[in-house]
This record gives sequence, C-alpha cells and structure tokens, in this order.
Amino acid sequence: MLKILALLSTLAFLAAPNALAQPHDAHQHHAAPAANTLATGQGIVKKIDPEKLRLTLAHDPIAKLGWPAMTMPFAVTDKALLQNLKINDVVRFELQDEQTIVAVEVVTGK
Ligand SMILES: [Cu+2]
Repeated sequence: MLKILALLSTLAFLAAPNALAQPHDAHQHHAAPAANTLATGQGIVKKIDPEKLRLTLAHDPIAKLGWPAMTMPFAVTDKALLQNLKINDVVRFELQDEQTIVAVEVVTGK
C-alpha cells in the first residue's frame, strides 16, 4: 500500500503544471504591463510612420518566437512610442503579439 501511495504521489508531482516563472527583463520606466509581453527584441529603425502607427525594424533573431533576423513592419499601440525615434536608431522593443509593439527604447542612436 505504501508503495502505491508513493507511486501515486510521484505521478502527481510529474503531472503538476510547470510552475517555472517566465524570465522577463521588465523596464520599470515603461507603462506597458509586463504580463502582456510576448517577447522582447532588438533592431534598427528603418521606417517610422506615425500616421499609420507603423514602425519598420531590421530586427535581430528572436529565439523565443523562432524568428530569424529580418526587416518587417510592426504596429505600435501608441504614436508616442515613435516620437523620439530616428532612422538607424538601435532599439529594444517589447511585443504583445507577433506584430504589435507595446514598448520601445533607444539603445544607441546614430
Ligand atoms: Cu520579423
């Protein structure tokens, strides 16, 4: 009987949901809630379109999403995210889904 109980508790342990915390380098100065962040990345600003709320970046690979490096347009949630950006700035960004940036910060400007 004890053996069975031990086996059952081992199985229960193995079946328990993985409670590992998601690593996230939260940027305290951004208003975007970290819980909504899908992934973070780094890239170079290629095109800024405040009218359409678009930001085109040549981004580095994003391992979390299985993305290679590429140049692509992203939607931004707020025009204010674009106001301090210039072409060729290197930026870090946070994605809330695969196409939408919720936070951007300049790493280095050129
Ligand atoms: Cu991409």
